[in-house]
Amino acid sequence: MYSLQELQKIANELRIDIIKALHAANSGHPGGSLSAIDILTYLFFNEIKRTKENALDPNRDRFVLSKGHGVPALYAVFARIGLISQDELMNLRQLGSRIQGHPSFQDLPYLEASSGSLGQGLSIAVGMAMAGKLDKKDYRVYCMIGDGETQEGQIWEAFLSAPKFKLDNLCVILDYNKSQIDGFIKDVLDIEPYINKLKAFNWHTLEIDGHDFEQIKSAFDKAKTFKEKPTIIVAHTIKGKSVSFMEDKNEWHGKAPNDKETELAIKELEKLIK
Ligand SMILES: Cc1ncc(C[n+]2csc(CCOP(=O)(O)OP(=O)(O)O)c2C)c(N)n1
Repeated sequence: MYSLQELQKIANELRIDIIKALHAANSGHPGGSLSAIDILTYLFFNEIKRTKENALDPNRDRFVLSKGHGVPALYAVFARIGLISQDELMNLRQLGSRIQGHPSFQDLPYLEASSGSLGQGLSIAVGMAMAGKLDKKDYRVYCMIGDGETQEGQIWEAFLSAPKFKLDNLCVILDYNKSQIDGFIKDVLDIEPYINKLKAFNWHTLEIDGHDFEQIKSAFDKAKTFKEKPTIIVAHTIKGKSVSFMEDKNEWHGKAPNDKETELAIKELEKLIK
């Protein structure tokens, strides 16, 4: 187990790796990767405790990144754990690379599922959780969705079905950074009142600051012990978190930083690590 201070440091180091990988690829999605990285760091290091040794164990906890375009954050975690090398991380989005711009399970089985066509990953996670129940396995299934992704109808079908099957082995995390590709969620298609909707769909709901490791820990602890209903952690986050010129700026949804921007971003992040 890592201390919350250690995790915070690792997450900021991973932010640098994300920026470097996107810069090398000259394309990709920084905003939604930086908003998600604190939660992914906690999840992979302290919750499901993924290592190279347990990565393909049939009884492992599963994680599905339904908002697949945020995958640079997941690759950065994988590189840190040793599932891929740091060199491979710099092959992001290259032709023939295992680490494609959206998760390709066929190329890299550690991903658990291919995703990126928004709305589908949560249904896959529901299926995995049902399989876990039917097979009487103890593994848990975690799934991260985006707020823009919540505008997809298939998400609501999955929201309907998981409580019906009492999938208390399923924990969904909403990376609620308030924006999607076309602008702010409230302007594109508002999803509020989100918690009320989920409660009405019979979910166990938790609401946290998705950059506060104390709150992240407490939410995952609560989710693990809650019985009879699936849990959703509504995590309030900031798109582009910790790179000042990217924070809350929609232009950084899906473009890579140039040389100068990369240098600036790394300088800012290094200050947070010292
Ligand atoms: C079915 C589908 N429609 C449209 C897209 C294009 N698209 C890519 S990212 C995105 C916005 C996603 O927003 P959100 O889920 O909030 O992600 P985040 O802000 O965390 O990056 C859209 C519409 C897609 N990938 N899949």
